[in-house]
Amino acid sequence: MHNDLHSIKEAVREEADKALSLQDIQDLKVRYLGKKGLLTAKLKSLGSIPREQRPEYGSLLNETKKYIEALLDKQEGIFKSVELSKSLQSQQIDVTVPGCFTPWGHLHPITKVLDEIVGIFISLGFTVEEGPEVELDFYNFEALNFPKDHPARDMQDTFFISDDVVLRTHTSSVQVRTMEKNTPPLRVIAPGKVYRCDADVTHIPMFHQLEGFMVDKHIRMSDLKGVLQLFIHRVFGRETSVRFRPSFFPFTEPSAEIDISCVICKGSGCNVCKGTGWLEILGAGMINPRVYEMAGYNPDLYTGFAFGMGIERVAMLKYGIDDIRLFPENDKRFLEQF
Ligand code: 2U9
Repeated sequence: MHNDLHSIKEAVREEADKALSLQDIQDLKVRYLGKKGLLTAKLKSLGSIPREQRPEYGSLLNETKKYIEALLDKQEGIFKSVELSKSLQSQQIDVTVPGCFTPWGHLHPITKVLDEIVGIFISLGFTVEEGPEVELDFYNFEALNFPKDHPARDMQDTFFISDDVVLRTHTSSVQVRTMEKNTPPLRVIAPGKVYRCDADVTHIPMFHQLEGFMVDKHIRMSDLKGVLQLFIHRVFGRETSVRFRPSFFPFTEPSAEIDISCVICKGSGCNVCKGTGWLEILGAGMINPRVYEMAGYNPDLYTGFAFGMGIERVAMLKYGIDDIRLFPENDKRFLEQF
């Protein structure tokens, strides 16, 4: 029996010496030490050996097992390190090979302009509010003093979801909701998407607006002029002239449209400004007392101004773009220029 174990040792040693690969060693491990391996079978048959011979044979068997394990582990280690150095040699990195160029994306020009404008108003102490794009007629029209027969309420101008639900046509609805939940003093801007049935070189059915308002005791038209002039100078430069023209909106009284000196000809007249030297940029006014009544504010106590602008229009003037449809088209050749 002892000879038997001795010859197993010898056989393993010979076979390990002849092994040519890691796989050969691993096969030997299975053949001798695996579940159905030769040595494992011997360990299992220990019970069939006469009782008095068992201790000596058992310890010899264990010693043989340890010897074979150590021998095969050592050989396995040698083959592994050879394979590792081979693979390291074949995978050498050439640090002089130029890297792959990954083009960087950037924000959409509308997002850039919107972020810039929001930043200016935040620096003036305004807070940002958002609201639903699918809006009740009440918040979009009724509370803003739009008469029942106002043209904006026409099917041709507004997307109706049902009789009293619309796609908001301006973000003023957000400000009505803000008034409903808060009391003055308020300094709020409402940026977001708005929807109108309109499509040509200067109109698209979905565009971005930023409207804002300031409500408190003693707010005057001069506050409106100061805030908007500062805003225009920050976006278009301090050399830009600003002009207020009388206008009409149901939600402001008095109302004004605000022009800037033409960004192309600086006011001397060109085809962009149609020879006038001026470009319209904003609408604004003092909030109509009827809007305060709708919101439950005392119109004798509070006054305020409001303004609104189309972000696409500001971006077109800032970057000299002549077709608004380029913004939603997302042609990379257009977008890459910003
Ligand atoms: C409340 C009361 C009044 C917001 C205002 C304008 C004037 C305006 C247009 C400019 C170009 C929208 O994108 S555009 O078509 N906006 O002219 N918006 S005053 O007035 C408000 C807002 C909220 C409660």
